[in-house]
Amino acid sequence: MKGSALHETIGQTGRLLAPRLKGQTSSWPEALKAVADGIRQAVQEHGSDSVAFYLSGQLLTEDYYVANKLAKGFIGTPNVDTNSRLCMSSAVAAHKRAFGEDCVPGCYEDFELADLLVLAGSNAAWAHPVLFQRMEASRRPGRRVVVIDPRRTATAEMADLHLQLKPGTDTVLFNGLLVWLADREAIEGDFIDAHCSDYAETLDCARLAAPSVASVANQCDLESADVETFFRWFAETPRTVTGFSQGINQSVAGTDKANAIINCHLATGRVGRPGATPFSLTGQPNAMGGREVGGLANTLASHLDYDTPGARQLLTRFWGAHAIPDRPGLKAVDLFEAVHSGQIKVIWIMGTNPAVSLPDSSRVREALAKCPLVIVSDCMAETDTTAFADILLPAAGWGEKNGTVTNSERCLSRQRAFLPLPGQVRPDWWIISAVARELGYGTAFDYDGPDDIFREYARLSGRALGCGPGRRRFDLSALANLSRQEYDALSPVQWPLPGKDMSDTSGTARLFGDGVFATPDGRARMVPVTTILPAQQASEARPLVVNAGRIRDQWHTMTRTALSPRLLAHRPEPFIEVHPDDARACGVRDGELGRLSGPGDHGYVGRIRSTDEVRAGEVFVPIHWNSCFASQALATNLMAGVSDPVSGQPEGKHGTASLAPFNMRWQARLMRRKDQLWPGEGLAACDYWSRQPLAHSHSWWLAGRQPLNWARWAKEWLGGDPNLLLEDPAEGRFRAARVVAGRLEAVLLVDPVTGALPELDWLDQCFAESELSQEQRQCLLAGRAVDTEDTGRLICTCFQVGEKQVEAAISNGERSIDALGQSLQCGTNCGSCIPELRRMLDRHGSETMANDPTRSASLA
Ligand SMILES: Nc1nc2c(c(=O)[nH]1)N[C@H]1C(S)=C(S)[C@@H](COP(=O)(O)OP(=O)(O)OC[C@H]3O[C@@H](n4cnc5c(=O)[nH]c(N)nc54)[C@H](O)[C@@H]3O)O[C@H]1N2
Ligand SMILES: Nc1nc2c(c(=O)[nH]1)N[C@H]1C(S)=C(S)[C@@H](COP(=O)(O)OP(=O)(O)OC[C@H]3O[C@@H](n4cnc5c(=O)[nH]c(N)nc54)[C@H](O)[C@@H]3O)O[C@H]1N2
Ligand SMILES: [Mo]
Repeated sequence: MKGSALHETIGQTGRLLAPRLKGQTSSWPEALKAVADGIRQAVQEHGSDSVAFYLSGQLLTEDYYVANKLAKGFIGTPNVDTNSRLCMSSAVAAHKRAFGEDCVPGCYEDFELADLLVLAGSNAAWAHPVLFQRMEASRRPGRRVVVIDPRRTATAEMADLHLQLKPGTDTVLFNGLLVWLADREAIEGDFIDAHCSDYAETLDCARLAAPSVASVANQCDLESADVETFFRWFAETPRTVTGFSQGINQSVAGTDKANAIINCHLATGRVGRPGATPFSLTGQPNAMGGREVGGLANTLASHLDYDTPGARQLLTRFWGAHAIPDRPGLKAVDLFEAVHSGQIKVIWIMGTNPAVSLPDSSRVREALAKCPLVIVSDCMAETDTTAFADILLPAAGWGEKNGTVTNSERCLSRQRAFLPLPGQVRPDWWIISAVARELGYGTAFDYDGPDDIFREYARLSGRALGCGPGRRRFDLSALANLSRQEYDALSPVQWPLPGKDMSDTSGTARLFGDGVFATPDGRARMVPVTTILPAQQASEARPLVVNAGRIRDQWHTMTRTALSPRLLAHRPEPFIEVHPDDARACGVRDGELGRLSGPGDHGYVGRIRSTDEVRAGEVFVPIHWNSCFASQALATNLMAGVSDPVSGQPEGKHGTASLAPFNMRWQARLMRRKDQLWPGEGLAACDYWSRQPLAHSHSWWLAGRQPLNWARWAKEWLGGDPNLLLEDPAEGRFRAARVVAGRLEAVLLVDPVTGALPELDWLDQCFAESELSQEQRQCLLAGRAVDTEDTGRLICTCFQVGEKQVEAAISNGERSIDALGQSLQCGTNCGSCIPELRRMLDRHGSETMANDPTRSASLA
């Protein structure tokens, strides 16, 4: 999947190759001076707090560390936050409340060892495909999987029990579980007595919120029998792992949800033991590294907090810093609010696309438009955020960077560059250090490579252990003396490293299994939690709850993955998943366009997918499309900027909207040669567009309410007068193509909404021909392919296997995933299509069973 198509996303297409000042290409010295002047001026006139940094889990640990050192240690602003706020901060806050430190107690092997695997708010089949394959490979008699998700996801399809709960009610479920465990003496009293605090209060609170199975079932909108089954399995299975991800974190009550889960694990002593632990699943490559270096506004480097005794003094001394701020900074949503209000004058954004990914994205755009100085470091020239940049700095991307990252299981590993730096591109640590030197902080940023930064950071982690009470675990000091060669050769290792030096790199797979936590008294805290329901509740005006998340083949805001044609084929357009009952009630039809209207005037237009995979009353939209790829498909426009009061993580999974048909009179497909850059001028004439890059062309879906003057628009969109033309106004059909020196340059195919547009692959292939044949020209106008096999909807991205091919193979007798893999190769690489293949096999199985009188009779 994403891995195998990676090479298609790392070409030079769309890369930012040189610094730009106000849209003009500039040299590095000019750009660095402009950044430094802007920062210096803001600090002088408005104080350090008027400068903000907004960082990202796409950065490497070394980049992240120097960014924090510069901002907090030298510029002296606490206003540094990261997109991990939108991703992990509830898990961070829950870990700190329960364990005293932000540590994931388990390791990936625990997902295999568990006899009961609970996945809460995680669509691991699509979002963590490699780990999911390990989970799948561990299927064995007696092992059970429970998935807790309001949607029937590919992950839920593989579960023994799917609890399709009402969104936002996870706390009720886990409070109910705690009560059940206590009432049946399924708790581990000795462990609680010796190692936990606040059990009694926590249980009392849970009992008030979720007194019985019936009450839980009622509040969560589940069957009592299913709730009871889950509780019983949890009670009787010592080796239980609960993996949780964004369905838990991204909520106004995300921290409470996570603590409700951890409470049940503490009460049963199932923390950091083989196959028994809560486990927060992270997302971005280096979300964890960012947490370690203090990328979050409320933390300092090396797992220190602003209020950790001795922490600020240590950092001031260790860095030779000017002034470490004395209080935490603004968290993402508030940070952009402060940009909006004018309190922040300079914002430097690195490796993230907040104009798309923050809630209430229209307001974020307003803020960026108003901000006196917006600096953006990115690999790509054109994103929704770079559009607002006064200064653009070209950063190295994956494959070009050297440094380290940490994953969900605390495993630190080297990322090695295997590509040269194109153009004027520089690694982020270099850019930040160069700005620091320009600001006059040269001695503290005199690094000659990431290894230099890493040694400093590892040394700091050892010193930081001396701060504050409690035995904190984050420690890389055994790696503080690595030579460059040793650093380059470093094998993956899980912190903390117990040894005093590199010779022992065995690392630590699990934490807290001994019952000693990182709190001052060493005891874990159970946290009483009540249920806070999302602030946005469905109403008459906006009767549907909007859930948003990932799809299999796209990464975040698509700035890279959309470059790979193969990856867009699985879901080529923005879409809205809606329950058939709601589709009927709203008058929208499968395959047609619909519009979701959120608060304010904001809308989301996408192709309707009518499916009972979502609950009635709820719709699901993907988070990936943005203004570079579609006219109106920003999921974050449907989300209010409300956050969890403890973690500051915004509610990214719960908005409200109404749904209506987006009535169109015509639809069209426009395709242009891939090598011609075209900013999509004139597309505003359409009421709907979305872009899909293909192998040899760029393609746009277009649609509109009013017929356009096709001759005029064809000339504009095709980049000149067409020389192949066919008009059939009576049928509402128009076809035009531009062929230059025999080669196809661009084509426009307009149809009435009912007509089917021609097959895409065939059209794309026409762009590859050096000379279009007569037959191809005719077919272009007819909008029909010559003799091509339609392989159907794409199932396996790695090997380009379509639905019809899989169906044919199944009909020919291939009855297992392995057999399909042998004949078609599908599912044999990344495996993220295996759930879909299995579904097709199951469907075939139940159809033949239903059609086979002997089978159904014998079953009856
Ligand atoms: N293909 C792909 N993979 C990715 C990414 C990507 O962009 N594309 N991004 C990576 C990143 S950064 C992250 S953070 C991870 C995220 O990985 P996941 O968290 O697994 O992915 P999501 O789709 O955001 O959300 C997971 C599920 O939460 C459910 N959910 C919504 N509301 C609730 C609720 O109230 N309760 C419960 N229990 N569940 C709810 C949604 O229906 C959804 O299926 O994925 C990583 N992997
Ligand atoms: N409603 C809703 N909103 C969400 C979510 C959701 O589920 N629902 N998910 C949230 C989550 S979990 C996340 S992680 C965020 C993700 O949201 P973003 O962080 O905004 O998304 P990305 O597309 O990953 O943006 C990364 C940018 O960094 C650039 N980049 C990549 N590598 C580098 C590098 O090394 N250096 C620099 N300088 N730039 C680089 C890329 O080109 C791209 O423009 O979205 C969040 N927003
Ligand atoms: Mo994330």
